[in-house]
Amino acid sequence: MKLCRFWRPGRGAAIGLAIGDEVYDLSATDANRYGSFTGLIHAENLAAELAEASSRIGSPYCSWQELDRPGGLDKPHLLAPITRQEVWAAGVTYLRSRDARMEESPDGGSFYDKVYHAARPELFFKATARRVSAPHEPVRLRCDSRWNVPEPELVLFVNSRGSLAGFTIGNDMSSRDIEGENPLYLPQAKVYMGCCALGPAVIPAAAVKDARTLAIRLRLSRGGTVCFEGSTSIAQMKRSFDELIEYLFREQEFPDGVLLLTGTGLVPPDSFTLQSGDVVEITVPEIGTLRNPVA
Ligand code: DO4
Ligand code: MG
Repeated sequence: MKLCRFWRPGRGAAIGLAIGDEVYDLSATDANRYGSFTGLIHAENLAAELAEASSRIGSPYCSWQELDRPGGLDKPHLLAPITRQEVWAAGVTYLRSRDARMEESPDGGSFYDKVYHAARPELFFKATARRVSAPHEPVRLRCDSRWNVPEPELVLFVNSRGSLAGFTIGNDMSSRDIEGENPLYLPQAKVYMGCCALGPAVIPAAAVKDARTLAIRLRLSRGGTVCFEGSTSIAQMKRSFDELIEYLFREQEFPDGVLLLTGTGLVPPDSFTLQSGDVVEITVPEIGTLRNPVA
């Protein structure tokens, strides 16, 4: 069972429960209980809440395939799984990310090695809902950058109490030349309109026995041909989810919960930069595929 947000033509945004290939309109089932995405994420036990919801649903609203495609206001389509939450990100949590960043820094970037080994993780503010692209919506490249890559990352959905409610998929778009020029440029390399994609669905944390066994795959296509493909396992991540959440919640409050990208373990070769028209696909089989064209 997965949770999603979707657009209902003529009726606006709704919360969907995806079971197999069918999507049920939870907002129509009980607007008080399931009308608020933030409210659901705050449930004491999201998996139990969804199991209870599944016993009350009527007939499906549509199939998953009908939602998981580019849409306009006149067609049902997926929305990003975010409303009022902030998006934060962890960095240099995989060896591959540390190595790539040291290589892109003209002075060797020894601080990346330091942060990889330090007790305190790298955490940075990434986006608000306005800067996030839904599945099939374009992600963007900065026009003042010549070297742009997607970063496929497992995303933690954390409620206001600091408990891990669920997982989704994220793309932490990054301008490597800007980041490499000076570490103080990180916010410009990372935060801009269309800098992040999220979706296609949220799976409850309790539904995943051991999240470290999850695999994440990245596929990049240009003109219909695959130009990069790679995969890694969440087990390669140096830090635990608890550790990242504990640091994120130090001296911070997230009344609506927060989405935390956990860092990338997949970096295309240094000769690769995204171009307009490319398609980015990030897959975690248990969650689905987050697919976005590049604007
Ligand atoms: O240190 C810069 C950003 C790191 C990052 O985004 C990652 O490792 O995923
Ligand atoms: Mg990243």
